Amino acid sequence: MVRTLKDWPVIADQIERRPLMASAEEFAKEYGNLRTGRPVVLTGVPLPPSYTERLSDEGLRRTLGDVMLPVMVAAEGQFATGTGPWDPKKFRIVEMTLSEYFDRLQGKRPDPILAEGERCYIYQCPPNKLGTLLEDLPLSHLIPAEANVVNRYTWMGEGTITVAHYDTEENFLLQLRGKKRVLLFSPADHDNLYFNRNGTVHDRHTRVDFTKVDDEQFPNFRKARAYETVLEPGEMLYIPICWLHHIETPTFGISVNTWWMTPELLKIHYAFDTLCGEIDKGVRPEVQRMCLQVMQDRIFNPVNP
Ligand SMILES: O=C(O)CCC(=O)C(=O)O
Repeated sequence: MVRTLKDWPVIADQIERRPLMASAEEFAKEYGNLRTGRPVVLTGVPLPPSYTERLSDEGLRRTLGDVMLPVMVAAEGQFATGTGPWDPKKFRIVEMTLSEYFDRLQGKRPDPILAEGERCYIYQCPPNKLGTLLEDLPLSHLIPAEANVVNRYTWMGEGTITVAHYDTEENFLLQLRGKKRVLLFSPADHDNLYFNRNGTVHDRHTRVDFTKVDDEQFPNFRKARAYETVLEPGEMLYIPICWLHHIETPTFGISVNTWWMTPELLKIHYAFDTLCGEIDKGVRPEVQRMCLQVMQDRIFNPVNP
């Protein structure tokens, strides 16, 4: 049985909700910017009318039932994400047809592939694996024209938790079917979130298991402020770069996310990668410290704010 966070120990604020705005400029002014930006749920995203039928169980079985898809399997339905190396003891990818996947959701035993307690998730699925299913879904008009779209993925599952992690891109998560519960934490809470070290397995993930918080090991975690929402079809969550997200899909749901980078963010990435690359080469600790101090100073005391 997948454990969700109904007993979340802190009172979470609700993420602001706004009707979809008309232009990328309007979005960037209040939300999608590195200075005063913040998460927001945008409501009323127009979905093609045929989606209800197309994304129904019958519609999906009819059009994609025989298509082989990569499906991630995880114990207790807790899935990791990110580009870092995965722990092979906890996660594996299995190929199965979409029809086999749907049959499997009913949890009939014995199952030749899934052990007791394991769940599967059509996870970070590239659009080309799904044929023409979502080809008429335009990129959001809120992504600035000069931005670089890094990736777009589909997520289809039931009884899954995507464990808390942050990404190093801007993100729109659009719900197409079912509901998704999301908790976000600001990067300002970094010190309360106990991340794995950069470059290690599952870096960008917190070490705190949200379903059973160990207060002794992670004493500051309860100080972190959570922001919550439940996404419904036609709602799109803006997850700003570096915001930690924990995502629950209790009943069957489908969503699509788009990661993008503004030219300003690309420059910051480049500077950061260069610095980390030098540090990884084993630069003397005092040089590392100076680099970090200069960077910190530039961040907190900018010359031209
Ligand atoms: O929907 C999910 O389960 C995960 C989505 C996610 O982690 C993302 O869009 O970055």
